[in-house]
Amino acid sequence: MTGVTRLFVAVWPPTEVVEQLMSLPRKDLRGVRFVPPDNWHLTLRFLGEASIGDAIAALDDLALPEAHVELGPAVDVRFRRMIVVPASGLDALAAVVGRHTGGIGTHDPERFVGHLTLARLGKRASLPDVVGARFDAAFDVGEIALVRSRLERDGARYETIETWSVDGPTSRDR
Ligand code: 3AM
Repeated sequence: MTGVTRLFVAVWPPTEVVEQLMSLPRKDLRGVRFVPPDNWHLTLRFLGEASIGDAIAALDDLALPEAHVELGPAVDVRFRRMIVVPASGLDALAAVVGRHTGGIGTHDPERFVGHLTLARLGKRASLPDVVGARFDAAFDVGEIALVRSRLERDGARYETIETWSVDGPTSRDR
């Protein structure tokens, strides 16, 4: 596959964590666009427009460090326009992915800040109730995913193209 498309590398949270996140309030409010649960992810690296073949080649055969993610302690606001759950534990994994995909795509690697986006705010949106809600969940990362993003009128559609398991220092022996 060599097609150029909008790509990012992410971790999909496990079902139990998605279910826990679903217990957070998601009241409809003007200007607040909640991300549908199927789209919840933790971005490791946004590539922008990139060749699928190049991205796969860059991510193949890497020793991906194990990662234990802790989500919380509370729902927060980022850049005044994103409602997020902070995530720790992904820095080493994001650094490896960033280093090996550095020259790929239209978007250069940024300083990594672990988060899961719950909602995006329009210009005049008021802050939803969920901001400040306590949240506490943790999981071990099983794999990373190369994800295609299609921007459609009613929101983004994400499709996993390829995954690589995270199994610590033995991953090269697969
Ligand atoms: O929901 P998060 O933030 O984890 O923010 C976008 C989303 O991640 C990020 O890539 C993920 C899939 O769209 N993203 C999109 N456009 C971006 C851009 N121009 C971007 N990150 C940085 N710069």
